Amino acid sequence: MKLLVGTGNKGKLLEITEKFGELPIELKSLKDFPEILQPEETGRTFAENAILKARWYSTQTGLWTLADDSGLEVEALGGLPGVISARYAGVGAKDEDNIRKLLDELKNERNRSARFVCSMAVSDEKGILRFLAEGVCDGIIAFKPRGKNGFGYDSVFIPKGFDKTFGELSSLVKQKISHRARALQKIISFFSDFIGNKT
Ligand code: ITT
Repeated sequence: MKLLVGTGNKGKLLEITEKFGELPIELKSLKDFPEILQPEETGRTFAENAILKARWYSTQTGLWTLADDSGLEVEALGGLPGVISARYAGVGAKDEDNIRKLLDELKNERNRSARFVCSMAVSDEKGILRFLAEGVCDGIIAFKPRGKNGFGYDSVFIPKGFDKTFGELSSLVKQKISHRARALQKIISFFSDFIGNKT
């Protein structure tokens, strides 16, 4: 079967495609559809946005689609940046801009507790939601960016049980414990069962 990974974020695409390695599924990306339009992310929750994106891309392409909506929730900021993580410092903001804004907002705040959340939705070729999964990764926000691995807020996020940021830890660690890895585990078992039932 074919599955479109409906994300314009290269970091997410890489993490998702690595995990799908063992399954007999041909992955497509938005690069295969250069004319495709991106949806407006109007949902109030990660789940709402993941569903909206999966259905949007599947109805445009006629393909089963997996979409990811994710972000960082910081306790001392009342859960911000949350669903606006990608545009925290404004529309078109770069990762560095968002990180700078986050560190400015937190200043010397001692409560650095935070979590990454990832919602993933699977839509069939008709735009019908077939599966929804969530993964969470708890941690704290560092005082300064450290490390170059990953993307987004990885250089300021120290996962629970570690003293390094995702920017410093190897991608192997992130692929085991991240919010996305946890949501993907559920997605992969959904597809294993689905394919198993068809054969
Ligand atoms: P698509 O909607 O096309 O998938 P996007 O980057 O706009 O791409 P989101 O709206 O879900 O995706 O925003 C997610 C943002 O949350 C992302 O841009 C990062 O800033 C942050 N984020 C999510 N997962 C992350 C991770 O694993 N590491 C670091 N930052 C992450």
